[in-house]
Amino acid sequence: MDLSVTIAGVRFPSCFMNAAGARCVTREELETLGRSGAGAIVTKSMTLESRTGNPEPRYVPFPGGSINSMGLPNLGYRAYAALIHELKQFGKPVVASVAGLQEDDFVTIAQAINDSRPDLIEVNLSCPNIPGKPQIGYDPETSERLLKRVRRVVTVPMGVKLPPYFDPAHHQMMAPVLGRIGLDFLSLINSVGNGLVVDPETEKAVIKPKGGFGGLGGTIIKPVALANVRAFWKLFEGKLPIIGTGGVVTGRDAFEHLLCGASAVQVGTTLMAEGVGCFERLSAELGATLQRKGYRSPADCRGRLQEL
Ligand code: RRO
Repeated sequence: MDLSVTIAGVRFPSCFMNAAGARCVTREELETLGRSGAGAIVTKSMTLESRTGNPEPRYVPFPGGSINSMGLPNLGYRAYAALIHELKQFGKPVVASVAGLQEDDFVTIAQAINDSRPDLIEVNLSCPNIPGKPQIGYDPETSERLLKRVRRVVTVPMGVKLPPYFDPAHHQMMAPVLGRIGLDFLSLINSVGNGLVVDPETEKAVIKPKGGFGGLGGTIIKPVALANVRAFWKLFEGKLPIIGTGGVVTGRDAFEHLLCGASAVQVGTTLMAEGVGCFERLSAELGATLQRKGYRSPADCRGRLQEL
């Protein structure tokens, strides 16, 4: 089955891509994504200067999910800017994930990376792992001010990667903020921030940074991800494309994201565990599910969740 999708006028040869952060820091990792069955190459969130990130252990899978506190290890935006042209030769969209340690950084990086013409820019307002820095997406005023500044310097399609919200009041508060920016897509959700995974044998937290607190991913966050996809799909009446992220382990999980309103899905914890081979497996599984249910494409079932 043809699993290609179009988001903000950009064609993705498959609706599956890596989640920012998963196997996408180095040139080698990005090229491996280019040669894989992934429908796009999403970069690690980039900062002004290169960073080694937080002390290890900082990524640990556990039954049902993963916890990470990577701390934005990345090559710095100049390195990614220099790579984009080459990565585009793989014939799939290149998505530049932009972060920053302060508001001005986002604007500087977005302007510079925009000049390298990635196919899309995903602005990350939701890193949970920088000690002392709250997730920007939980502050609507800062989010709006920052996104308006970034929007002014970005000419390629621009979206925002949001943290999970846990109350309809928060979705309702954020939707008008996002609506005023002129966004081309939403990426939902980043990891569920500041979880704590404990090993009772050693009586220790499983990761080192921030006293063991880190972002949760994988199967355990799928219902939270689906709820966020669905909530924003409804608030924007299906008119703002959504890339769903969270708990995509099988083609069936991806199908659930599509039903809730996602146009495409990103894969984090599963890609970390399985490597880029997961994209062929997920594509085969989703293709079989769509076919069995009589859908002709990912777009065909988008948003069609029925309420009881
Ligand atoms: O690098 C990280 O620690 C990290 C980032 Br920037 C993010 O957006 N989400 C996440 O789970 N980890």
